[in-house]
Amino acid sequence: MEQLVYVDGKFYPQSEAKISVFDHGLLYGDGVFEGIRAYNGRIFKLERHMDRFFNSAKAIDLKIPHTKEEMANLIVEACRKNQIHDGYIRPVVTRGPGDLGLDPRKCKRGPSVVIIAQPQINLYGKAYERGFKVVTSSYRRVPPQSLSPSIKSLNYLNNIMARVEANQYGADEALMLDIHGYVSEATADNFFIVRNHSVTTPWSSTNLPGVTRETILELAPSLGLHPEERLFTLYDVWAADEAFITGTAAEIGPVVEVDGRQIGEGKPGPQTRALTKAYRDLVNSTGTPI
Ligand code: PXG
Repeated sequence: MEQLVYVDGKFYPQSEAKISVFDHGLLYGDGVFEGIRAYNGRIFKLERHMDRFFNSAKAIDLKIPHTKEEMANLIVEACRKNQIHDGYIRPVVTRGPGDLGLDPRKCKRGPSVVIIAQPQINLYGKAYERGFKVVTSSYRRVPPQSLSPSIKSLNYLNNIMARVEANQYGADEALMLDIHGYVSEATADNFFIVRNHSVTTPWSSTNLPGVTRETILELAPSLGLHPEERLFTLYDVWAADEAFITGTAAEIGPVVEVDGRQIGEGKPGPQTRALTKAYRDLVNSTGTPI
């Protein structure tokens, strides 16, 4: 059976789910999205994702034509219609169709709302067992003075440029620095280092405030790890005992090499593995029932 996709009030078979070529989401990247996972018949941290979704929309002065509760209910419905037990959910809201010209006032009809719910997502294939090889990108993460990287917007070119660079170097991911040269995040994931029982990630002002990131900071104390948010540099990465990336799609990806330097023992480290287990236990036992 074809997947059913929600578009502006109705569910359509995937092949018929369409929006206008005049949609400003396509023409100008004017819109926001979320990436959410379902595990074991429940949607993980749905309310937290709705908060971020609505905050992203507010930041670009886009009014989502639903309440948070309505949006959450539509997401649950999209999962039910597609019989999702474990899966990936992508709500997108754009400025909607309008004449050419980037002024949002041209989008007279109002926002387009799309929800895709599919049974899986696989971003990194085999990298998990051996660990991720990462290279530092020559592209700096867009600074908050230009466009807040905390907005999950449809403008991913900054990240895509870095991802293309990683591909060119045969790496699994790219590490991006902020405009001042401090570590920011990976292209679709937050970045952590572990050293002396501290688990450290940058402040979220230069990156996306990831739901997985937050979850790792919450879980750390139960494993005897001290959670920390602070600025750090590439030196701290190279000198770390362990490093990993976090994201809804990636979950926890152990990083074993950065810029040709081995991290720790050069294999997924014990704290990363303990956090991965704690994360798996949590995602499989909590969340909004479908
Ligand atoms: N940084 C960036 C730039 C992201 O896009 C994260 C960090 C991690 O955030 P969460 O809340 O997921 O822990 C993201 C998340 C995709 C995809 O389709 C991308 C993300 C999430 C899910 C799917 O590539 N990005």
